[in-house]
Amino acid sequence: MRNLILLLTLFLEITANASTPESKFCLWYRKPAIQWMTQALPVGNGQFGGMVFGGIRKEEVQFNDKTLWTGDTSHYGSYQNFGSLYIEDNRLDSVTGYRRELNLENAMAKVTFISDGVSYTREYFASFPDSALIIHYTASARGKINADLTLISAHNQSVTYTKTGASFEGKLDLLSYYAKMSLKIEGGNTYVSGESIHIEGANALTIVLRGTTNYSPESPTYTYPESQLKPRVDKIVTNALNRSYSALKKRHIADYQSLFNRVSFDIGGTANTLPTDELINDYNANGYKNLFLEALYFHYGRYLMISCARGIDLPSNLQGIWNNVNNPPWNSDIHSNINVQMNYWPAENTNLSELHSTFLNYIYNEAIVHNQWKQNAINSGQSKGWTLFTENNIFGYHGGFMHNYVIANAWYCMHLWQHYRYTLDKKYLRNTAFPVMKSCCEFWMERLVKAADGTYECPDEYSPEQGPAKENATAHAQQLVWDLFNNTLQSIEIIGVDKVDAGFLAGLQDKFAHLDKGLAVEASTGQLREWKYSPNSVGSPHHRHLSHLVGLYPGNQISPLGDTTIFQAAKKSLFDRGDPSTGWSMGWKINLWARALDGDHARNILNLALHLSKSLGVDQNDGGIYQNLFDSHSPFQIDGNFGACAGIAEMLLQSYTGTLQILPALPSAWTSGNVQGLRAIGDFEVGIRWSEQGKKATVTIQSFAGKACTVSIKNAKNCVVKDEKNRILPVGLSNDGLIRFSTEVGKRYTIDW
Ligand code: FUC
Repeated sequence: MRNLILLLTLFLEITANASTPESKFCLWYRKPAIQWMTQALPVGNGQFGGMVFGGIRKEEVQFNDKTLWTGDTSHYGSYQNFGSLYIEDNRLDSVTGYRRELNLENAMAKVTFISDGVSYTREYFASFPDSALIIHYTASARGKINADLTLISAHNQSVTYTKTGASFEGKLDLLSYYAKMSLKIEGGNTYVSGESIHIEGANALTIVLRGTTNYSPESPTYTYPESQLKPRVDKIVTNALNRSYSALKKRHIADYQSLFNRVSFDIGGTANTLPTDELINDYNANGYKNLFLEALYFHYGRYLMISCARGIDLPSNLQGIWNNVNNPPWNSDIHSNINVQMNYWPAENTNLSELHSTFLNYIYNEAIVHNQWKQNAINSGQSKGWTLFTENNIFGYHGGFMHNYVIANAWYCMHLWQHYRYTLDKKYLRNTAFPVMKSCCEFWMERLVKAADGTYECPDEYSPEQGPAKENATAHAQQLVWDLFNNTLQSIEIIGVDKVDAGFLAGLQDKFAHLDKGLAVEASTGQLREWKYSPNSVGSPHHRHLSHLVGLYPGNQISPLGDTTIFQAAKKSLFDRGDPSTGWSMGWKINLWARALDGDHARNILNLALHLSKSLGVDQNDGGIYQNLFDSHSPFQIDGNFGACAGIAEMLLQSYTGTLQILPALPSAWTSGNVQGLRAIGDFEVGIRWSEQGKKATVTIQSFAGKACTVSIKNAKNCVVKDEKNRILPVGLSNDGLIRFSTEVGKRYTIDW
């Protein structure tokens, strides 16, 4: 009998498990989150967002706004937690069928369970069109929604409650902030007592929450009048509450999917049979077989980007927008020696080009509109241009000179140029990118020094974050200045030589012609030299930074299609740096191995990156992921999520030479798959459906600018190119293995082999 009861309990527990979610690309779990960093699920509208725990009796939604910083234009400060909303229902007893999920296909978090025969559904999303966080509680029976709502300020401000909402306000060093929550309660009884709103016996509950500050990216004071803050937030919340929940949801999904659905990617594997935490363990225990996790991780990168890089002209920070403390690691700042750049690596190739603007416009504002970055140039001994240092707050101020790192300006300019290469938007190039690039060139043209060997060198440089702190001509700095000058010269050709001051052009050409390119091979090791003069020429084997390979990726100075001696040296350096590392370092290596055309090695790194990181604190050697698929540096740092996402796209399609390389670094394990909607330089959109490890494929290329198209295919022996009407074009593989054809604006072409 006891055994029978035991069996029955077991049976009940099993049947009580939640069914799998309907959507394929979905993170899901059988338990609420306990830990913010590793388990809670992020939602965000690009600026404002939250972390959903999914607690049954006590739910917490912790929230952030990208602008909530301490500090100002002369004090560093740090990114702050905004607060939390607690929603409690102590009447709930035992629960079955619990499921917590984050659906990447519609950007909604959801919690479902059954208690006392009643099904409960809780939905959460951060709406871009309605500018707020929306939470919706329903139950399958009437009168079953009981909720005690408590709003908490992360800076201990007192909260004002009414029967229909709550708010708090405060001031940090420079910024004023304000958060407001409003409720739509269907049925039941509501009253306020103590520090909570109590709802009893309602049929449904909708919560609208928004918090922000009076930060203004373009204003000379970085603020707009404090008096406008509350009316703005109140209006947002009232407008949202005036819509029905179904309208809010519909608007959110339509908006989100207009970005997310541009790209699809599938390489098979088994979806959804396991909750995500178990999926990760199973993946690691079974030889990385279930490819579904790899595709899920790619989609998560795009999801996160849409959720933290929209709206206000401020880049996503070290944690995107998500942060639950007031003293986050590295202040959760805008870190310029790899991190903020990596946050934007998926922007162009994964078809989220307009999201790049949150970074590009920030660069423009700081370099042209505000004064601090111009002052940085002066403080660094230059009379012209602008620059920045490693650590940056949102007020243009730096966190100390940190080995100078003035070279960050050239790296930022690479982003400005890349956006042009993908979009071919000449107006943007002329008005936004070029003035910033030109000014950056002026800084470097003045700063370069002539070396004994007759080349121009960047003085007092650093190779993050190792080796001598001040040495001329590190490979890193030289490659970045090479990239800057090269791109600026190309910009001038596009804008028109007559539009540019002749003296500037002549000076730039001269400096470029005599620039040390930062590409030297160390004969004793076969590696690319990291330092030109230091006897320690090749860096520490396992160092996380790959600064001297910036020309291989994200730059395009080093390429297997170019100087192969230099490329082989770069590849040797990459190999010798080893595979496991911090999260972002592995994100970088995926891209580097993809550029080295080694898909299996790129995937090896991805395999390593997809292990559960055990460290919760700062550790330079335990990169991986957490249960919520947040990248672990450790601790959580979002750059690695974006590095891997961009890297997966780079394995499938490369176009940095101007030629579309199809499946250039396809891992052998990805035997068949389908990716649609990737973007290539020259304003092309590309889809690839392949099988037999790429021996068979159908490639679709849509031309938006009508430029001539050159395609390189690794595996094809023969191929057929067709236009939209299915007519075979008289082109095929030429002797050099390339396919060339002219295109018309908006037309679609297919290549089959
Ligand atoms: C750079 C890296 C660290 C960390 C920090 C935020 O300084 O070297 O690993 O990612 O940024």
